[in-house]
Amino acid sequence: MWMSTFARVALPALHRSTSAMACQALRACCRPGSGVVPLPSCLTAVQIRRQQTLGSASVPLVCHSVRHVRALDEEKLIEVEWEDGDRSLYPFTWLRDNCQCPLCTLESAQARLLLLADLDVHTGVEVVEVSNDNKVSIVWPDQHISVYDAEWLKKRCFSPAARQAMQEELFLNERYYWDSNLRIPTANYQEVLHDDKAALAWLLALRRVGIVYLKGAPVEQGQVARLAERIGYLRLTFYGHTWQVQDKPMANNVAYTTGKLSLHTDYPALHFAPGVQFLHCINQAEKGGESEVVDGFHMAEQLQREDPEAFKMLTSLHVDFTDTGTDYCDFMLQSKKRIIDVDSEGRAVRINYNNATRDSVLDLPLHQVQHFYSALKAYVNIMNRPENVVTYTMKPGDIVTFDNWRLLHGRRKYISRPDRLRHLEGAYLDWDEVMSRLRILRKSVQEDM
Ligand code: OGA
Ligand code: NM2
Ligand code: ZN
Ligand code: ZN
Repeated sequence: MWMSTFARVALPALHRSTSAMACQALRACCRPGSGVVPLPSCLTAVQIRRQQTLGSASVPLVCHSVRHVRALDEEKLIEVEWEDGDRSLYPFTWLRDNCQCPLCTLESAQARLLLLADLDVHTGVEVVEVSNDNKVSIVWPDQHISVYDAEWLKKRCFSPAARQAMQEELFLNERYYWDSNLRIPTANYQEVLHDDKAALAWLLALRRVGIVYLKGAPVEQGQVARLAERIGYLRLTFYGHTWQVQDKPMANNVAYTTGKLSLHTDYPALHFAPGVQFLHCINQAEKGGESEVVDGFHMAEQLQREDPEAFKMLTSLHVDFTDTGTDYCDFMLQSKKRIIDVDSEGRAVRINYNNATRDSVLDLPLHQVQHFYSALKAYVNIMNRPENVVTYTMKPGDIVTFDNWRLLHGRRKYISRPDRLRHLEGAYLDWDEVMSRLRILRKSVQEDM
């Protein structure tokens, strides 16, 4: 079956690296319902955004032996020379701060006991040596003894390459940028629920590509909550634990009508918008109701290239969002967000845009208003280009899972079947919980190999 192939191709790379693994996961990319397609055709015209280099991101399971250690007293550094000739430097203070002994660390919580008040940030070292079992031991001036495992030290090396590798292993920030040629990675709902390898492949692709389609869910409410429980817990909002996207009288949100939803991220009216969204199709419309998605990070990069001034505006100006009504309980939200949030290096990390909840209150000096509109229009024009938009039609039993900080999604207007409303059930999660499950699954799948 194509679904199990998704898991099978995703995982043999585990022992090599997490990023290689994500690449493998993508080999199963396919358009919903069209079966597995090999990688090259799966992400045509897609760029890989290397926030970290691919090579350094790999964390091979190679044993690292210490050849020699010495203290550089002037610089207050310990130098470790590895068997392969590589050298790593560790500050005395950092080593003392991270002593792993039971006095300094609560092992059951893997948490630091040593107080900063009791840390001499100018400490010297009395003795440093390599033990027979490949550990580095240090005797401190107060005769406290610390022992460090070689692998533990290697992973914490302060070289730029090692730091980058560690950060990639922890956060998987490397992304595939895509356009209309994307074949959405697809997996089987039941497999993701019951098989750790399938769940891992799902979450890796969700992180890397930003969208994964799941097929084969029961056609009844409750499935997005089950999927959230597979990860940890869902994110409660004013729209409820889960919410029903249906045409409703006196709709408290434009999503609860039969109208078109232009490309948007959900819930910019919250300062901390939900990171991940699940939508489960229970009934599809008779006509219309097709889904559209774009890669908001890729679109931001295009905007920066084509219209740097507009990019500067959208990454610096704060826009007001508002949402008032009653659902789970009554609410009256106000937020201020930049349309494109960037990191310290100026790369997009979060998109905040829903035209329906963008407030009429616009807290900008008069002379910036027209420039702001032109900038927003430039971004929206780019995302509406046919070469950037992926369109698909959900069928009952399909669940789409996507990165709500990255993708913009929309739906075409629709007409429901007589006596059968179009019905999607949705739920939100946050990236912290999703990444937590991803790390646990990666560890357990790795240990099983
Ligand atoms: C929403 C939404 C998509 C759809 O409810 O926010 O984007 O297909 N719905 O109805
Ligand atoms: N719903 C689908 O920003 C938004 O209002 C997104 C949220 C109603 C839970 C829609
Ligand atoms: Zn200690
Ligand atoms: Zn939405």
